[in-house]
Amino acid sequence: MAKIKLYTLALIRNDGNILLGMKKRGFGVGRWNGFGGKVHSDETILEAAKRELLEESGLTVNEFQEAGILKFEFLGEPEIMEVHVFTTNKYEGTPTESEEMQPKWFPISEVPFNDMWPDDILWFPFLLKGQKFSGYFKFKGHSEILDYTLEPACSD
Ligand code: 6U4
Ligand code: NA
Ligand code: NA
Repeated sequence: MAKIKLYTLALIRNDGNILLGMKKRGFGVGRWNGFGGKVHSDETILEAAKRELLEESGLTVNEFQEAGILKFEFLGEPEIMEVHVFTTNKYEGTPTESEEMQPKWFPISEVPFNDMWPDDILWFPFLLKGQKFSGYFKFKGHSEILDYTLEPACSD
């Protein structure tokens, strides 16, 4: 049985824009991404999503919508990443650069998919229309998707 590690990912929206961060270090460095990270053992997934967003962008969110769940397998690696994706258009604060992320607003029509994880272009349409989703992606390295499934998930 593969070991599952929990992560969060937050996509903040404002009118026709979406906030992304250029990852300055670690996993996914050099790519635009949502804000998030590892869920600690002493917190819920939702608490982790809020903490990571604040740490990485300076924004505070009280209410998040659950947008979807993405599972990632990397060929040759035993751990499965399970990423819980959240979104909201209600936040407090001004995006501020952190050690990990350089934040920038992008118009929805100009999301820089070529400089993002290659799965993002597949599930962003669900996120943008408010359809919950569930996905599984098998990667070779960090740039090649070997197999995937992606489907709408029931909203409850
Ligand atoms: P450290 O450096 O230990 O503070 P931490 O912020 O806890 O790290 P990090 O940044 O390594 O964790 O977490 C990975 C982040 O990348 C999470 O927000 C999930 C996100 N992520 C991982 N794979 C992704 C993918 N294929 N597509 C995507 N986001 C992904 O859009
Ligand atoms: Na992170
Ligand atoms: Na982090």
